[in-house]
Amino acid sequence: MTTPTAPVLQRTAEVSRNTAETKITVKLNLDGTGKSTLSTGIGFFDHMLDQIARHGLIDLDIACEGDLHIDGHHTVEDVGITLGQAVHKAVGDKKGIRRYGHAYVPLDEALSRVVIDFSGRPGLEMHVPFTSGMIGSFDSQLTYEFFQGFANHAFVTLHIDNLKGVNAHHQAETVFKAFARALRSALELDPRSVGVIPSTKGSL
Ligand SMILES: [Mn+2]
Repeated sequence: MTTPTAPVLQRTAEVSRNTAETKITVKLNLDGTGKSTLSTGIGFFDHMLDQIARHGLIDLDIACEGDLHIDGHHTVEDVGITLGQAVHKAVGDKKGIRRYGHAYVPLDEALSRVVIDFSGRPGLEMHVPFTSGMIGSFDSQLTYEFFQGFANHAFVTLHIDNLKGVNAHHQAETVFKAFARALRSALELDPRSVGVIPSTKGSL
């Protein structure tokens, strides 16, 4: 006699986006284990995307060939857009998800808070006073462009606040880790709400 096992939910998506500025493929599994293959050409950005996979428990493959001979702007913004499109596709009709997620994450002196709502309405409120322009070859200003692209295409409301921080690497890392944790909570299936779309409107 075999023991029946519950079907394993696999919310997956693959999105390719090609423009004159960037060529990107994102593959993800929202119900993964956190393994990733990342190649954007910007080392620190790969390090941040790895945080999303690891702490979001999302399997994430991102390959990007961008116009880095100009700067990192198109690469970072367009990866945010494509990741947002992939999450939107993988999450489907949002039945049974918790919808809201939030997390505080510290790293030594730095502390950030991220709150996310799979509202269907794109919005970003971000307050991160970076103490340095560049973090390795990553321009810290592009953090905003990444999350703007993500929010617009995942159709989420996103509030990001760095509450404390001296080291810019720490500031960025706490933002990306808190984002990952908030994302994971919001996308988690609520056993008390199986098959229900978490909105009084009946759709999100
Ligand atoms: Mn680090």
